Amino acid sequence: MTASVYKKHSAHWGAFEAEMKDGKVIGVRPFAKDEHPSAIVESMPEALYAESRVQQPMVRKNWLDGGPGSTTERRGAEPFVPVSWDDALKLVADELQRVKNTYGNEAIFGGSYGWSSAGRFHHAKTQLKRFLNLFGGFTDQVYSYSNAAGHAILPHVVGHGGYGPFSSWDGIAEHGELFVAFGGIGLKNTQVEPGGAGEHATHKWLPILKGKGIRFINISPCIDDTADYLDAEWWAARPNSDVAIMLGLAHTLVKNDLHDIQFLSKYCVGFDKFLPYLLGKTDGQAKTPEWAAKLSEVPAEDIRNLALEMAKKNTVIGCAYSLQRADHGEQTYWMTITLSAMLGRIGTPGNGFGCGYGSMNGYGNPRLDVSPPNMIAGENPARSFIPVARIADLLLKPGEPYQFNGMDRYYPDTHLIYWCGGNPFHHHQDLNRLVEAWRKPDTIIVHEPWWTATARHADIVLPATTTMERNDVGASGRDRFWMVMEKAIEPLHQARNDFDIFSGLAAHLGFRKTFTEGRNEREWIRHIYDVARKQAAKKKVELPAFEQFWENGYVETPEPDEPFVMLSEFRMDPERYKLNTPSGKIEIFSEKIDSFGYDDCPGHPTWLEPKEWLGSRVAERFPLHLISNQPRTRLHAQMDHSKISRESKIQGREPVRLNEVDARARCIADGDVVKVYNDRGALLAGAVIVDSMRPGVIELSTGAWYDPLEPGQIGALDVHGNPNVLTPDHGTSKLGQGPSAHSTLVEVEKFKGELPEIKIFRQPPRV
Ligand SMILES: Nc1nc2c(c(=O)[nH]1)N[C@H]1C(S)=C(S)[C@@H](COP(=O)(O)OP(=O)(O)OC[C@H]3O[C@@H](n4cnc5c(=O)[nH]c(N)nc54)[C@H](O)[C@@H]3O)O[C@H]1N2
Ligand SMILES: Nc1nc2c(c(=O)[nH]1)N[C@H]1C(S)=C(S)[C@@H](COP(=O)(O)OP(=O)(O)OC[C@H]3O[C@@H](n4cnc5c(=O)[nH]c(N)nc54)[C@H](O)[C@@H]3O)O[C@H]1N2
Ligand SMILES: [Mo]
Repeated sequence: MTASVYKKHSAHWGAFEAEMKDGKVIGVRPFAKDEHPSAIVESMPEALYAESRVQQPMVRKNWLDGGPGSTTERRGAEPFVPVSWDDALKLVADELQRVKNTYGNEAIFGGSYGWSSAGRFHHAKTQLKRFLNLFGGFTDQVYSYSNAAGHAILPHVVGHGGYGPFSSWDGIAEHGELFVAFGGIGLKNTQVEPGGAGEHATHKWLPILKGKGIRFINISPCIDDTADYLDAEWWAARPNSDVAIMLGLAHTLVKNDLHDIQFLSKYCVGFDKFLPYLLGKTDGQAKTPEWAAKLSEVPAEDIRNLALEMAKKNTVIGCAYSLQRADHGEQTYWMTITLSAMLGRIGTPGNGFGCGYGSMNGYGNPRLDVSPPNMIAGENPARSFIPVARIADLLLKPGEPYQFNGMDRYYPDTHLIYWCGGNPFHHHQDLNRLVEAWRKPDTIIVHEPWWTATARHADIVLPATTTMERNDVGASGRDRFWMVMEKAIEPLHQARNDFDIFSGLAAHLGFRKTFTEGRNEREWIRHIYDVARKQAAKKKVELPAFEQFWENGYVETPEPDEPFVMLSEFRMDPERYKLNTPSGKIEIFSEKIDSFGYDDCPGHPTWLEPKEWLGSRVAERFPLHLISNQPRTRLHAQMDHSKISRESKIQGREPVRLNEVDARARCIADGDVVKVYNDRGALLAGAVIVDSMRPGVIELSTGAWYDPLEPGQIGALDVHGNPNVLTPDHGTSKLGQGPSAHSTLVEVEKFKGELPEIKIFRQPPRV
């Protein structure tokens, strides 16, 4: 018997070592310094060898026979034809050249949103963008699905610092008394971090905060959006009513003279314009706790008491990303900051706000300000872009005008889509609309390790390596560890690294040298490490030379001596440390946003009723609010076909959690397969009956691979449970144009037909 050897590696859900026997990965063990590892790593060995690996370059049959644009309505339905790498690279290079020559670079969509893998050199999307930039440019995506409304609003209100870093946990532990968490502080979410995680910092710090006696309020439809041990008071508010609750809190502060007028005049602009709205002088409706109670179904007394408590105690107000992935999501962050400003203690320890504590692992993690190694994509000469979540609009409305953050823009005419490291048939809203939009371009090229729904809906699929088949460095701007990622095995089947694929294409197109800069994998990893090491040295952080790093397996940047307190410098000297906003101060009223004249994002934070929520007319037909939050058992759609995620399925379907009241009313028993539907689509899921959900709200996490009963058909039943067949595809507002997935209403019934097979984890049909 040969003994196991271990290869150091890292993933979005944590650093680990791959256990190797006879040249195969047979298991994993978490990085020794991570005291709270995520179970998701256990899914990796099985995923590596999964049946659904793309084994060789594949081309959709009619595209190969008939050329670009052939029977595009058959995408997702037609068989694939295997081709050699040489042929595949030539087909792709020729098609890129044809589209560029005929329609210009703008016609190439390469935004390619997606998380790909943790390694920074082989970061798939960055490799694609670097390649397309050198090819003359492409149409890109700006902002992120995670935080698009936030990206739009925060610079107007607090400058770019609004993205964090937010005050670190150590200072909150020392000085905090109350933590009001809108959307909770979900430990399911803090498993992950882009670039990987050497330690799970939120898991480490929350028990410490609790130990210090901090009181938590969890405002969320799911009780388990905060850990049990925090003993949080649960406010099971109606989803999307958060701005109303915050206004009710703000109103109470004003009525009791508890708002800090000095802070508001010294550090903010526009409170005078917001106040008449709060008091109902502009619209005849005072934003009293009673008013907020009607909208949120949280008792007015609770809102009033909490406002009084917040005024007395050191209070952090947290707002999860999820609140802004909803209709008018911009308002949730804006009102969070306004409420915190009214308390007057922004910039002091144990106070302030954070837009994302609990949304990713690293927020609040005490660490030095050093930039991690990173691959740079360079400049896009075409300068063409869309707001990240407007992909279906781009395809369906070429030439049409739209508004975006004060800009008059139009959608270019797309002839080619190139996706590398993302999964729009996982992440985009209203998948039936995407199926239709996806028929528009002449050609769709995808690099993927696995036969995801996106790969299946492509014309040319190139098999990419997975992370353990190559060397890399993993690092995140919110983690103290930079991790060595060693190649564990040779690429399986005919898989190639994205970098090698683009190097091959660049050779066809005449710019290989500029693309590779003459470096191979090892030289690139060393290069990006050295650049980051030099930058760290400028900040007086000495890190080991590359060889030593590689030998050691990781570097650990030291913990800072002092807690970080967000906006403390601004508080100390608001002239010298002006914010990056037009006034240099926190903008409770924004002249700039007001000047855009948007009805869906006026000049100060405002309660704007979502199109779909429990308070709207749509609820008469679809009475359940669907929360399609992030999954506990995987990252988005990654690892859905492997151990931890598979074990959570009910009769092979994605679990949907619903309250026993809602289940009983529909004669649904635990373990039943149910149909979840609305006017946009229908899917099958497995019922899990709980008392941890607010009645009237169901939870179906994202990430089950879209598995339509009739592939390629608009409106087909998804037999596996991807909630995006149900979510609406419209912008949060003209400001952010972000995704509005968390504003969805549905109905659920027991599924009575014959249960269709799950086919999505197998190889697709081929000739
Ligand atoms: N309804 C609803 N929808 C949502 C959300 C929600 O809350 N509700 N959340 C949204 C959010 S916040 C996000 S960030 C998105 C996430 O959406 P995505 O980031 O698109 O989701 P992933 O499943 O992580 O997709 C990454 C893909 O990259 C592939 N990949 C991994 N490594 C490599 C590699 O080295 N090379 C190549 N070529 N491919 C690789 C993986 O196999 C996977 O298919 O989803 C969004 N969608
Ligand atoms: N395990 C795991 N962790 C992840 C990810 C993953 O796929 N898997 N994805 C990562 C990514 S890319 C991102 S962007 C972050 C996202 O981080 P978040 O956006 O914070 O994550 P969600 O899980 O969508 O939502 C968190 C909670 O908000 C609550 N919520 C939803 N709508 C409302 C509302 O209207 N009001 C209130 N008060 N609460 C509401 C839900 O109960 C939900 O569980 O998560 C990251 N973490
Ligand atoms: Mo995200």
